[in-house]
Amino acid sequence: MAAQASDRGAGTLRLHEAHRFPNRPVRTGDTLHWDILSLYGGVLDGLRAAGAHTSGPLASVGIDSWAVDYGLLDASGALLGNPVHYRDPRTEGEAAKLAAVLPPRDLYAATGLQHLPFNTLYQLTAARGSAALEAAHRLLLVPDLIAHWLTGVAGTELTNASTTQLLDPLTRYWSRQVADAAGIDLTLFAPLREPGDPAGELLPHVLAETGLAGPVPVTAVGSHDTASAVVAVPASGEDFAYIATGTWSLAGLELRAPVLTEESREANFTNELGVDGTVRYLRNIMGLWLLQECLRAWEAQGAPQRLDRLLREAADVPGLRTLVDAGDPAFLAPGDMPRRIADACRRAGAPVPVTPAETTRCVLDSLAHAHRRALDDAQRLAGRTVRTAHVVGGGAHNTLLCQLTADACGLPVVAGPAEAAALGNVLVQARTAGAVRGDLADLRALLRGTLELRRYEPSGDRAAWESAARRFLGAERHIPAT
Ligand code: LRH
Repeated sequence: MAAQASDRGAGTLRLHEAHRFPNRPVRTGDTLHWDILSLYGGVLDGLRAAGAHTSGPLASVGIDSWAVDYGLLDASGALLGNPVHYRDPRTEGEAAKLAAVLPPRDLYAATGLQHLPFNTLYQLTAARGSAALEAAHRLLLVPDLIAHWLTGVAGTELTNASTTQLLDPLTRYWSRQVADAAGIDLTLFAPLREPGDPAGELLPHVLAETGLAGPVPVTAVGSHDTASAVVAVPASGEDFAYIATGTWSLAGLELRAPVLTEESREANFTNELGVDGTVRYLRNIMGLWLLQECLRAWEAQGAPQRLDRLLREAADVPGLRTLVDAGDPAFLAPGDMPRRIADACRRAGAPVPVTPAETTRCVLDSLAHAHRRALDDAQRLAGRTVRTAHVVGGGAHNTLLCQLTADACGLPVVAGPAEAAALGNVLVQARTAGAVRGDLADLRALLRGTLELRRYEPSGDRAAWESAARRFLGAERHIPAT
């Protein structure tokens, strides 16, 4: 997405969506890839559209994307193959192999990262010996790769670097211990840069191709989309939690220091680095991917569903009839999601949803329950008390999900902004450009003064959620046995 922010003296911010482009992963052979050149083409189109929308020169450009994935460049700067999608199964078994040389508790103490089978660390151990990795001189995470093509400058932005599972959250620098144990050459990474750092200028051929007048500075932002989304959580004070909803739900707290205890590892909480020295203490939950994949499956089966109607019908289905574990890795890969959900219910001895509305209700109840578990665990593990849960990202539009989340958590939910990642990205750029001033609290106050937010009060019987979870989920495991 390309966006434009303007600070109009009185401290307001206007976000204009200049362009939006699809992101379609492509499978060749048995590998699932990102179509990175098509994404880069979309970025160029976005810059052209942003330029057409603005009277003067663009003040800044900032790039964020999903985490963990990377492209490899050879000595001449050529891309060595299309980046592999984190949902590709190539990392299966890698965690167990690494655990034999670096026990999981030592890995967690060194990096504070939750176990996700697709962390960059495991992608790199899986790729060991491959022609591409052998020939590689540089590894650039996806937003850094796009920024490199725009500017010619190579850097590794810190918030996204922290999702590699190769970074120490205490020193905010690479962990040699982990890299050595995994046989990873840290010189592949370009120098670290902080959100807000200058990251070069658009190259002359990029200006020519997009019709922009130079110079146009590029600014490092929280290049991990979740880091940018958390910047744009319109909270005041410190007693808030956030749930960044989209393909994933990222539910947790903003902290000043990581929590590296064994209990935290067992609960599979992550300490990703945030903007302005913060830590994003959160758990990954499968998110609206569950529903997106159901919609794709129903369409492929010749029974396409309209989302707005489906959500209305799901609201009329009695709640808590059945729950699935929204952290179950069985849901990670693309494929027939309604069948996998039905299988999970069968395995748990729970009633199997039959209609699309019943399946949708099962997904949303399950997500709301997983949100509640994550926020309960986060508060216990970090010794914090939450009074408001902020839902940002695409799920902020989903009124049923927001209400169910308020009910399950027993907390008021403030929903919005849906475009949190874009807003957080723009705010960090705007601060570097001198258009806005202050710390995260100031940026959030600016948002609160600008956005229309919707509040959901908790209703219903909170204990019913706990008893449904006991019936259908038993003891949820947060880390697979390695
Ligand atoms: C969300 C996200 C999430 C990561 C996943 C790979 O887009 O960046 O924070 O865990 O993608």
